[in-house]
Amino acid sequence: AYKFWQTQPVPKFGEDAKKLVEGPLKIQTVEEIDTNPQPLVAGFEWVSVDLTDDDEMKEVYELLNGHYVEDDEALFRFNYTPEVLRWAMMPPGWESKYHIGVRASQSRKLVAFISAIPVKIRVRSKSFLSSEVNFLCVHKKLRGKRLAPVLIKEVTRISNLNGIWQGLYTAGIVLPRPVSTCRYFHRAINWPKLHECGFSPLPAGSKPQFQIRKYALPDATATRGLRPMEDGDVDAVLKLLTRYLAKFDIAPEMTAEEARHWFLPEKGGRQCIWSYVVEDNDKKITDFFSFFCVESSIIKNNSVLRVAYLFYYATETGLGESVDRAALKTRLNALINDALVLAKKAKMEVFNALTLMDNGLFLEQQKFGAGDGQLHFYLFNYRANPIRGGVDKHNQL
Ligand code: YNC
Ligand code: MG
Repeated sequence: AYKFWQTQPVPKFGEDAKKLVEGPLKIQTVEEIDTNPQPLVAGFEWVSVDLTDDDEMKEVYELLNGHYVEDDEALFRFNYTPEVLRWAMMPPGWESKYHIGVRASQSRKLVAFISAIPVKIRVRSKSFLSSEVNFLCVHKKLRGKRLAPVLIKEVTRISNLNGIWQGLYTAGIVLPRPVSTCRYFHRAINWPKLHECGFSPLPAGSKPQFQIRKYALPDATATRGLRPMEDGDVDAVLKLLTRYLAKFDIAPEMTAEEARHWFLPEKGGRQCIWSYVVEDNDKKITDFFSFFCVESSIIKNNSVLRVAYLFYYATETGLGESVDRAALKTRLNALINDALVLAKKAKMEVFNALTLMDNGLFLEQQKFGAGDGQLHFYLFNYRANPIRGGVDKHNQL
């Protein structure tokens, strides 16, 4: 098992039972790294995809739309639109050499893809640069031919040539070896649609109108001082978020430029990120939350589901030496309820959140239900003690 992964600098299952010093597993220098990619099987070639070119963006969109991640029952498949792909793959520091494609030499068809973006991450007290790898995808007709390891080695090679030795990635499947594991929770917004497409079963003994009533939301938000985040809020939001994230064992370290990219919609483009702040009477930003939208295709009838994903949030209530957990719980429930109201206004049909950060304080009260999907978090070439699961622990991603 794990013929490929057992050759890679990742921890194996069963080893490192004791607390270990955290850090890189394998040290190399740029001089040791191949300056050329591994050859592909005959008939295929490497390309770097230019995502600033609308036609090339469309090719990536179409590959992913037809062949990217599906749920276990194959009811849904992610439909990452060009707007979302631009947001996800072109943050500050992006380079097209990290948008790696494989084309069929004759037809020029794009048949596989993998990408990375540079991120600085902190694990407990140590920070390091890493490549965050995403959108690994192989055309369904080329599955099971060991192309994925070749793509992974290529993104590693390019990272290494750039002096980046660590990786960060998530997957629904179990690989050696998760640093943390989360569960997806879902909060229905448009229950009839979710029921109709097979996402939300009718619970035994219930009736559709009971479900609709259960998930009803107020028309307006309730938090005083809540407003959309603006350009001028970036520094204050980043400062608040950095302080909030300090209590978690693993978190990104963002620059102001990155925070602007991740939290503010791009001008002129279709919006895929929504961010809000709470400003008190003294114009101080006391709270922040954000969510983004990734549609899912409903495979059986070619329609889409608008799915919101809770992104970062922070509140002054959760800061300080001795956090008042009851006050934090009250505040987060108020904020997330407003997030649900705003998501509904933005035409979201379901709102997803993972069991990480302080989400355990509101998931139940806000009527999220546990899904069957898990998300495993992985570090490449970095030995780290496990970051425990359990949503109400102060030790999550
Ligand atoms: C996966 N998702 O275990 P072993 S997530 C990593 N992540 O290797 P083949 C994966 N490895 O077990 P196929 C993986 N899925 O023999 C499979 N593998 O050691 C491993 N699906 O390769 C697998 N996208 O080519 C096995 O498999 C080997 O043809 C088998 O292709 C796999 O983006 C795949 O789920 C996933 O498109 C491409 O099934 C294909 O099946 C597909 O024979 C639908 O591969 C879409 C999908 C994955 C989404 C994602 C994160 C990817 C992270 C990759 C690892 C990055 C490491 C860090 C590198 C930078 C380091 C620096 C510096
Ligand atoms: Mg393959």
